[in-house]
Parts: sequence; C-alpha cells; structure tokens
Amino acid sequence: MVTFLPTRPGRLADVPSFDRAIGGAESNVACALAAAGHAVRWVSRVGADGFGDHLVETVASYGVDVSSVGRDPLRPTGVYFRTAGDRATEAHEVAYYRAGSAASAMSAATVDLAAARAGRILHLSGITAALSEGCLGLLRELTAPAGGRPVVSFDVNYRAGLWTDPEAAAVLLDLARCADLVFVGEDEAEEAWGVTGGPSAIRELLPEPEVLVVKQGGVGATAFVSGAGAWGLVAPTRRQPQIKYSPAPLKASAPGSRAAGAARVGAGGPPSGGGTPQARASETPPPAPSHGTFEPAPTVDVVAPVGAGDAFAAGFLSGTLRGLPVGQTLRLGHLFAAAALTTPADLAPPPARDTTDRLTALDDSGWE
Ligand code: KDG
Repeated sequence: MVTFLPTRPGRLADVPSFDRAIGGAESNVACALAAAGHAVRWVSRVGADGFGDHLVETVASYGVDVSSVGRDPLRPTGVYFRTAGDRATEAHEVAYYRAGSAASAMSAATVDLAAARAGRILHLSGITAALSEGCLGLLRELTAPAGGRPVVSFDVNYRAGLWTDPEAAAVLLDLARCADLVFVGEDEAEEAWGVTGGPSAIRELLPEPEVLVVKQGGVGATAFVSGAGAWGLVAPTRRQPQIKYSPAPLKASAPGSRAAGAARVGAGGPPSGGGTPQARASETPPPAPSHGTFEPAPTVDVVAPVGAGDAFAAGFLSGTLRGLPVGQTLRLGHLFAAAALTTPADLAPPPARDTTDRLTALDDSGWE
C-alpha cells in the first residue's frame, strides 16, 4: 500500500496535508530483510497506476526482487491515511482505501504461486487473509501442508477493523496452526482468541508451529521452539557455538551469564537450559525445550508504533536465516523493531549490521 503520514498531529478530520510513504505488512518485512542483506522477493499485485509505480520502485530500491508483482489494469493500488496518534496510548486513526484494490483482488489464480514458494521462507500476514475471499483462499493454498513447501512464517496481524467475517478468530487460528513459524502479540491473542495468561497460554492454544514468537510490547518477546531446528533455528541450549558475529570473544560460561545459555524468562516458563558451550558444541542437539526463551526489549523513545511488528518479524527472520541462536534472533527482532518505533513511517531500514552484531552479542547486563 501507499501510505499517507500526517504532517502534524491531530484528528484525521483536521490534518491538512500528508506525506507519501509506503506501507503494507509483507512489503515492510521484505524491505527490512533486503536492507539487512538477504535475497528477498515480494509477490503481490498493485494497480497499473502512479501509486503502483511508486510502490514497486520504492520496494525495489531496498533491493527486493519485484519481478513477481503483477499489475492489475482494472483496479487501483490500495492506499491508507493515518494520524500521528497519541504517544502515550499509541491510539491513532486509520482510513483504508483498499476495498476493490488490486491487492484485495489477489487469489490463488492471479498470483504466481511458484514464485511465492521459491524461497527458503515464505512470510505471510493475517491482514491479507482479511481482504477478500480470494486473498483468504490464497493464504489457505500457501499454508496447506505440502511436501517441499518452504518454511511458512505467519504474522497473525489481527486488525479488528478489517474483518467482517465473524469467524475471523477461527480463520486466523487455523492459518497459524498450519504455519511453521508464527508471530503473535500477547494483546492480539487476547483480542482475537480471548487468551489471557501470557505466552505459555498462547503456546497451549498453538502447539503446532515449530516456532511460536509471542510479542509482549515494550516488555520483550518469548520464543517457543520445538523440534531440533530442522530449518535453521537452533534450540536455546545450543546458542553459544552458533555465535559467529560477536566482535570480541565471549566470556566462558559464568553461571547466569548469557554465554551459559541463561535467558531471562517472562510468563513463558523457567529459564532456558544451561550447560557449558564447550560441552554442548560436540553433542548432538538436545531435545527441544518446551518452555520459552524470553528476551527483554530495549527501551526506546517511541515516535510511531505502526510497522514495529513487521520490523520485529524481519529481524527474527534475519536471525533465523543466519542460523543465529534463538536468544540473539529475538534481540535482532527487537533491534529492527526499535528502528521502526523511532521513525514516523511504517517502514524503517534496520540498524547497521555492525551495530546489531555488537548488541546481539552483549550479555544480559549490557542489553537493556
Ligand atoms: O504492520 C504495519 C501495517 O499495518 C501497515 O503498514 C499497513 O498493512 C497495513 C495494514 O493493513 O494495516
């Protein structure tokens, strides 16, 4: 979507002018990942109009392959306007002009499915599922269990205002259960599914995905990993031998230090397992822990929260693609999100790689 950001605070009714930018959950993730150096393709549809040109050109300028973005000669590119919102409550107004847009007319018949399935990870958003029957059908097709499908990453992205279907909650739960990696906010899990009780209660509802990441706003995020990380994400107890990017040698495993595999844990469960890195390095991967790994979020001065979830997903996917241990992968999510939180736009390029390498390798005392 093309996004219009207010040039000053206030109600939508009062803001006199807007600056053009780009937004849209999947393209935000694609751009942040490409800016972090990954090979990314964005598969979508936009109108054969000036806004479509702007969107495709801007996404391409981040290094994303846009060759599979179709142009719809009959339908316009979706746009949306939003207000700056209240910094304390994060409440803001949003006006979507997306009904009848090129993207809302996507379906399994109009999108290049082979292109969508060609990467190692296919990232999808629950927002798209809300747009039309065709879009929902497309997501069902892409999340259907099938041999040789890529790892399917799904951000629940529940937007109450977009759903007319009373079954929204069930639809999103269904899609999430078919994915391999799921991102969900603790607040949206409560809003959509009525789950209270924190990350472990959400994991109980969603035991299927190999990786479930519960975002806990400014508090942090908890990742549950089951299986042996067959597609690259390693279990927390194997984190130390996987550290490749630390600028200085990490301390050996002082009890309670990050190098020993300790992680502060929120509602997700007890601390992740210990064991010295040296001992773990030569062992077969341990059985996957059933508890979560929690990483606190850094404190940032929030300018606009929209897009932070996409940035977090991009950071987590970046760490996953790099084979980083889950604790560092969560930190990468937080750092990408911090970049988005501190800019007014939905999309922000992630921090430079040397910064994220340094910060993901810090021990607990240096993080917050
Ligand atoms: O996650 C950010 C998105 O919400 C935003 O860029 C626009 O995709 C969008 C939506 O529908 O809300």
